[in-house]
Amino acid sequence: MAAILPALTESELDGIDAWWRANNYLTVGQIYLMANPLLREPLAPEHIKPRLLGHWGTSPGLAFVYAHVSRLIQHTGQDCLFITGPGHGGPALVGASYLEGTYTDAFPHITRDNEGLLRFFRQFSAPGGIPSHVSVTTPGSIHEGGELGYALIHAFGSVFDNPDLLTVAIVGDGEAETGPLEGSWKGISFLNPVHDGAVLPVLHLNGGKIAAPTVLSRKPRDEVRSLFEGHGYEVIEVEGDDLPGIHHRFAEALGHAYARIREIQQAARDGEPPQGRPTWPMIVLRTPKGWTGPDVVDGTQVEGTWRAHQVPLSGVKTNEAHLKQLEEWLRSYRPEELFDDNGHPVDLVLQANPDKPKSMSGTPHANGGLLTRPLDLPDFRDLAVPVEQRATERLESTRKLGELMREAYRRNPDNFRLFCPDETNSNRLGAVFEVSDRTWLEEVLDVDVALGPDGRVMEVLSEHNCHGWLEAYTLTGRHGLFATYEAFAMVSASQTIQHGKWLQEAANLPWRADVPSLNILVSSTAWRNDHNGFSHQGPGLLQVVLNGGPEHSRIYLPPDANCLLSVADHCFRSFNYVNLIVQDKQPQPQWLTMDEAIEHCTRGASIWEWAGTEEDSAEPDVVMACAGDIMTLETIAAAELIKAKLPDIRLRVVNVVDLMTLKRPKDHPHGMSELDFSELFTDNRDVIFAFHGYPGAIHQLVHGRPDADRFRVRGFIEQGTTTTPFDMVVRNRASRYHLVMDVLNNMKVTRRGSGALMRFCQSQLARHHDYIVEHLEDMPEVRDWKLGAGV
Ligand SMILES: Cc1ncc(C[n+]2csc(CCOP(=O)(O)OP(=O)(O)O)c2C)c(N)n1
Repeated sequence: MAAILPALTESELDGIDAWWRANNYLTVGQIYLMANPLLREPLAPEHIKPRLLGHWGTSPGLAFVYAHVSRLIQHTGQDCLFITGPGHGGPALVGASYLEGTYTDAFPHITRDNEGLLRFFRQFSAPGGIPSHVSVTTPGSIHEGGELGYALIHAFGSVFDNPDLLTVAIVGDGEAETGPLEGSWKGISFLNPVHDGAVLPVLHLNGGKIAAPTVLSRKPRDEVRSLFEGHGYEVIEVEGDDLPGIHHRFAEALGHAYARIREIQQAARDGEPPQGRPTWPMIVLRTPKGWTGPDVVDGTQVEGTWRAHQVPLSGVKTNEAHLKQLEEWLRSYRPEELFDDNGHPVDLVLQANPDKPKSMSGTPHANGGLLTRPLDLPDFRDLAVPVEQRATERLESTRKLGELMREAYRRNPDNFRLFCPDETNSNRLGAVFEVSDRTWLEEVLDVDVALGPDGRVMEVLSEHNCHGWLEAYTLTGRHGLFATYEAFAMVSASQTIQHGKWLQEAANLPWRADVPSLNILVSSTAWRNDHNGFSHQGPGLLQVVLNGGPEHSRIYLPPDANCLLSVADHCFRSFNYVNLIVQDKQPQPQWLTMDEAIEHCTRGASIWEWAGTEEDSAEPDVVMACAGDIMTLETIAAAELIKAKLPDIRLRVVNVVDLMTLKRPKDHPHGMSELDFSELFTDNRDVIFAFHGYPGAIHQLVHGRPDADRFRVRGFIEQGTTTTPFDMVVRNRASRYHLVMDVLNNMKVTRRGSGALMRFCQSQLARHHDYIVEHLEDMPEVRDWKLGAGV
């Protein structure tokens, strides 16, 4: 194998060592100093911040690897992205950007001189300043690393369809104990060396977590090696703290890993398509936690142990010995050699920086909106379901989304992917397989279908991988959708929250370019997992997204296929949002023509005149509202019943597709005006609201609207089992019969026939119970319900 990265020269070593010392100095300075940034006078208590925050332990190791990857970039011109699993090492990455000059580009007041350096130190982990992690404010970051576990997941997501990118991902040994991280080594089984980039994992075994050792650092070395060889990696080990020896050994290891990566890529790109999964390299790096920091504090060993995790000298303001030790520690980096009289980093330090656009803090791959190409989509109207007579035919609506995505795959061969935990077909999205296989670099057998190395449909049975891959795919500029069972969307719910926070913060940074939205389809919903049982029944993600910041949180509940097409088209074209689409995959009535659907979805909520008694212009006696496909069906069926049995009733039916329209405009940008709200829901009539999710959500949404107490909400109340579809709504007291009874109990006037209708509903519920136990399916009038077929 040809060496691409030559051996480290003495002058390079001097530069790298100076850069590393400067970075370590900046880390310690950020944690401790609020004055005297370059120790031009003896360190005194008043130079020390009152609150000592930040994480020292991981930082020197991060900076060490960073410096060497910068050298790789200098030699090869390789596009590199740096992902920091232990994101609490924020100061090291912020420091790297400062030394590279990109920090000043993003934040012009943080200049590379004495005044700027002081501001730089003071702002860290401080009010009005920056967070402690590798957060959105850090140039070069697409990964905060606050919630540990996603480093490798994001690394793989960043390189799919990004053939020129190498993402170096530091994995903390504590982080490596998390479930998501453990599952993410499998990324290479889905990585195609022809049209994807490469990931170089660096497992950083610094030995400690917050308060204890890590499993992998205490395992026998051969077990660690076998573990990762078993995952399909070539394991390159580097260990020590001897200087400069470890610089040479790490440079050699990195050079070897890079040469191997290029060899794999060139063989695949120049010659035959890959046969089987390549054995990609990874580095296992063993250096002490808190390397170069205080060795022993108050007689206790700190360096190389978990005690170095945060702030190793905590009493510096009051304890003279600690203050002295801190000064010695800071001076050990010889700042006078690293910064000139003006506080500017000297050339020796700067020579270790790659050119700015190639630097890892300046790469556009970390500001993916700069690279985003618009998604080429067909006119979704061409896929319309003809609705000549409402709700007479039933259709699996999500099939239409599959068709839309099939066209997206066709038109965007390197700019769109579907991510799904083994359920593409189950969720009726299988049309994508007409144009793309599932990605698969492992063995393919005759029994397999739509599986191969050139496939671009991402199916891995890990919601964490799917979610995180899509996050990084969008953060580096491409588009996609994560489709999952509704209940199991909760597996990755924390990622949904974290990504939302990222988008929310990014919106405040003018230098962060817009990125494609994170689109989530939850299908196989709570209501129609009657066959799978209680474990599969849970609309939790809806509640999670509802609680997200209004800047980025969007929730859509299309009631039929044409609405789904309209909503999906909007979501795919949008930027900077978390778009949650909730719709089941089972055959369902089709309510609206395409023109009606577009109008309805554009408004977000509207009166369905044909479902109520709107020809009568008088105020309704009661409003029935619904959001969600199954709840729409129950509401329309209930309204039919009411209209048939109470000829005098004045009934309004409202359907809500964009849930956030219910909020007040001051609470959400989609919130409808007071006027529109009153027009739909009146100011004082009771509203019987059938909702897909937990009932409390609607109360949360309409908070502050006129007389909000008049909303009576039916929804999922955690009643479930393996049963019939209709029994699900009955158990949760949200069936058409329950809705009718709610109407009877809450309308302002009592109409002729009300008592009889109440008794009818009660008897139907009793009949339902007996019927399903005897026949093992729903009553025919429910099962075969059609609009206008009589009740
Ligand atoms: C999911 C999650 N659980 C717990 C924490 C709290 N936490 C912060 S740092 C840390 C230890 C991390 O150890 P490691 O990944 O080895 O990083 P390093 O030793 O390099 O600091 C923990 C448990 C977290 N940030 N995320």
